[in-house]
Amino acid sequence: MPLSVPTLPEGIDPAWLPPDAFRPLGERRTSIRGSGPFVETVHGEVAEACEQFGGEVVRGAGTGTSHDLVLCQGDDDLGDEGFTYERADGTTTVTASGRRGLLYGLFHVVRLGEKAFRGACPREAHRPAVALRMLDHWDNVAVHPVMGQVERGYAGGSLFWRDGRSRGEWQRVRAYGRLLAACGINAVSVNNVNVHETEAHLLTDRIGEVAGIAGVLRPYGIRTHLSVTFAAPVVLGGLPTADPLDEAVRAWWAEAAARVYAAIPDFGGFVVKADSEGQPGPFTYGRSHADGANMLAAALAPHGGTVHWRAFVYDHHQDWRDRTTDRARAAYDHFAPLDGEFADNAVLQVKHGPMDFQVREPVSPVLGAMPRTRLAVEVQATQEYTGQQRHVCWLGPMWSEVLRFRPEGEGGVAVGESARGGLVAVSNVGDDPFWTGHPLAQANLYTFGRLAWQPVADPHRILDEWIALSFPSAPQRLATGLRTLLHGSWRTYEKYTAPLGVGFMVQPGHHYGPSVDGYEYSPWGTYHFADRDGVGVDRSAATGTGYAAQYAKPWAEVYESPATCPDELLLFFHHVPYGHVLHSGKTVIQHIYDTHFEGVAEAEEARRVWAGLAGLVDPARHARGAERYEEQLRSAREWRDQINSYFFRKSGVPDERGRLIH
Ligand code: GCW
Repeated sequence: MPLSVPTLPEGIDPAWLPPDAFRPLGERRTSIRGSGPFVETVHGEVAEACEQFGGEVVRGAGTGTSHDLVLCQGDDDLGDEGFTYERADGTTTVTASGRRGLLYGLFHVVRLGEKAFRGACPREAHRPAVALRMLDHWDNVAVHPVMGQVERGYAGGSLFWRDGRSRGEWQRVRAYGRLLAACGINAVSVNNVNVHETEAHLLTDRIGEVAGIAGVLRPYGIRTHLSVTFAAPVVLGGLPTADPLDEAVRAWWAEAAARVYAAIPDFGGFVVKADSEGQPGPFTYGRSHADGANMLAAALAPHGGTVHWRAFVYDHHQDWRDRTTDRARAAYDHFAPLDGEFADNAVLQVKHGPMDFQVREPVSPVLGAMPRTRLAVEVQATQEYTGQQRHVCWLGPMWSEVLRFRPEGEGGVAVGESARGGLVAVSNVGDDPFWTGHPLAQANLYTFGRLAWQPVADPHRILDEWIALSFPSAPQRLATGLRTLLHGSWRTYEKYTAPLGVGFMVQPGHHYGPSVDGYEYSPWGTYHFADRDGVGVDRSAATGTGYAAQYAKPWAEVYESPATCPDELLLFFHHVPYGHVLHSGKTVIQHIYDTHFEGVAEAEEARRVWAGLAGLVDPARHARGAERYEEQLRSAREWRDQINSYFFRKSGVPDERGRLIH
């Protein structure tokens, strides 16, 4: 039986799957050949499109008539998700290699639109470079007194949970799964990595609620994962210890995993934040992260599951007076010595930068230091530090830089292609009618999925795909406008916020808006050390914290000296005088002034461009964007003025161009 396409609840934005995106497919004659659940999902999609646009779909070869499109199940060696695509003699043929390939092949055809039915195309093979392409939801089941329903969520409540229970709004969850499948995401973790009391129970007595979500996401090729607390044997099982080497603890986890699989046979596995920011972990028992991860891996192994063990471990009770502790060093110091000790089904999930999802950070040195460990790279689609979905900040170019980074330099392998444990994004989605708060933040989610499929893809090409899908009948002017708004938005955000890789300077707690010294004397380890002479953190091996030496050559050398360090990372790696001359030829202080004036000018221009697109964008979407651009501009001005005034007051150096600094 074909699976029916989910009905979008009233008022919910169709994002990148508006009905019109299916017109080229829906006007054609399609034959579907094969069997299995994903074939039913595909059949449902094609049937719905044909019903809307007058085409025809048959199961099997049919009789007599030729087909414009043949979607069939084959047996190539392109893995479970691969497919081939070709067009000859007026017929487009997609042949799936494994079970899920047809789903991705179908969405490939949808993306191509009319092009899928024109001319000829020799056989192309498509398969994802990365097997696991995952979204981690930081959704709480019960509303947390400080963090709310969704930790760092800027798009309303959770799609899955509300006020302590599963929402059970399955049409919406199905529509979500469908959107994810259309951009290539195949795994979702359904709860926050900070596992509070209510959420802990999802693992045991409340697994049925997780199974409900898993059942709805399954037809879209998405496996469900769960964040669990390391202390579960104590808090749920009543054991006196959670020591990973204790036999009773190991038996408890083995049984817990078996019960999970009884409820969800294709369950993906556990996500664990251990010994990090107050979460429990193996350190309590004098055990290592490998001991902890391997215990959970052993519990999951008989069922084909994976544990995602996060590497976000650092001292969050630091003393700002102590310059020997460097938070940036922490993940490498904790984990690199454990390379080779993790089980095959344990993945170490590493944030892309050494600190915490800042607008500019170097690539984490852990990603080049653990060849014998399956690593996953974690990026943050939810815009905690990049404007909280009130500012437009398309992160495609930033993620692409990370994924293309070669830890061993030219000739080495790119981070994105060596991520054997997968690519993971913290989700930016909630129950907001536009899914992501700012309608343009949808582009981040889409781009993540497509980059996870092909990490070295050109993000600008992906953005064009997103535009074409989301606005299928867009006149050229709209497409050009959207490109203008999104292309440079990350750089614009960088310009008006913390300069030259120094990071933070945000308001403590909620992390929105400027507060230059907000974290300067805090225990969190995020300092800029500005004084009257200069600014930045000396992380060199020669005179600083030694962080630069965590990289292999050539990077260790490139970062070691201010003479070779890239401008945009200068203050991450070095403490320099305000008069230090950048490669750009400007002094640091003048760079700060110039970029802050430019950033605001660019935000003003963006607001103007968006205003000019009224009439070309659905009015509700346009109104939401317009309201957010007002806030972006207000906030950008606040950033500019606080940063410029702060550094003028510290340095006493006037702006060369005599602009107003308060
Ligand atoms: O970015 C920080 C956030 C925390 C988050 C933590 C993490 C889920 O401020 O809210 O906790 O990182 O990644 O674990």
